Amino acid sequence: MNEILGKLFEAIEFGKADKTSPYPPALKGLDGAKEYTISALDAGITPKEILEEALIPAMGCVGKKFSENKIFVPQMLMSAKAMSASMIQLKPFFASGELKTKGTFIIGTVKGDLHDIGKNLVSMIVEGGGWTLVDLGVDVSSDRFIDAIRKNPGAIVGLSALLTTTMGSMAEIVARIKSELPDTKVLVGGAPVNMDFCQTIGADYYAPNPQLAVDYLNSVA
Ligand code: B1M
Repeated sequence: MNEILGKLFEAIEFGKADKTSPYPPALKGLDGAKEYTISALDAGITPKEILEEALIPAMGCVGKKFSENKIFVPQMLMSAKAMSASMIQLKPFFASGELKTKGTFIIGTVKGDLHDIGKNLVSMIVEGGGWTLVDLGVDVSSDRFIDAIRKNPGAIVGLSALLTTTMGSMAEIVARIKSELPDTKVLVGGAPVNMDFCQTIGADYYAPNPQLAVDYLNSVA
């Protein structure tokens, strides 16, 4: 791998956003994702190469370590912050159409449920995996999911639920999506959900963690 892209990969993997960031202590005072992205662009590396050879694989590595319990929520948040610092530099290339994402992923925590920590982790890994993210937040009704799908044709939808009492809400939202927009793929997740429940309610896939969520999206993209 190109040396600058290798450093950028490392900055994302270990959560070093920019030079001023004190985290992680071992990289204090050194350049971070922001500076390495600028250096890569200055060196003539294309935004596509930056995305595909450094950012996406680095977030993939972070997601894999998280699913294997080798890192935990705080490290994942720092990596996502580093990824964002890099993405800000690439934003103009997305805006100009030079860079395209793999597709759109609409995510929300279902109606009645306010838990968003897991949903946000999934969002970060999916966005880091090269997808456009539409985050509807928490307590999201079927109307809002349907509206978002109509505004983003072809998008894949992700529902998160953390309460046994909101699993019914998840079932209702899936049923409505499948009845009104049957071609829409629906991914479900959250602590009380499992593959049996996913199949019972007619969703397409259950992902127990963010990495398996992005693996599923990539498999159907
Ligand atoms: Co709540 N809460 N909570 N809570 N809370 C739980 C979930 C609970 C298990 C605690 C307990 O009793 N032991 C319990 C649910 C019991 C049940 O239903 N069986 C519970 C309860 C009862 C409640 C209230 C009803 C409490 C009350 O008011 N009486 C209330 C409900 C409010 C509401 O939603 N309407 C409530 C409120 C809250 C807080 C607001 C205080 C806070 C949420 C803050 C926030 O999210 N911004 C909170 C918290 C923090 C928790 C615990 C402690 C932690 C949840 C969490 O963030 N885990 C939780 C107990 C516990 O888990 N130890 C608890 C970390 C997170 C990374 O994991 O969300 O599972 P998780 O996400 C994972 C995977 O599930 C997966 O990826 C993530 C990373 O691996 N995943 C997906 C998640 N979504 C996915 C979507 C996908 C794919 C994968 O695709 C779309």
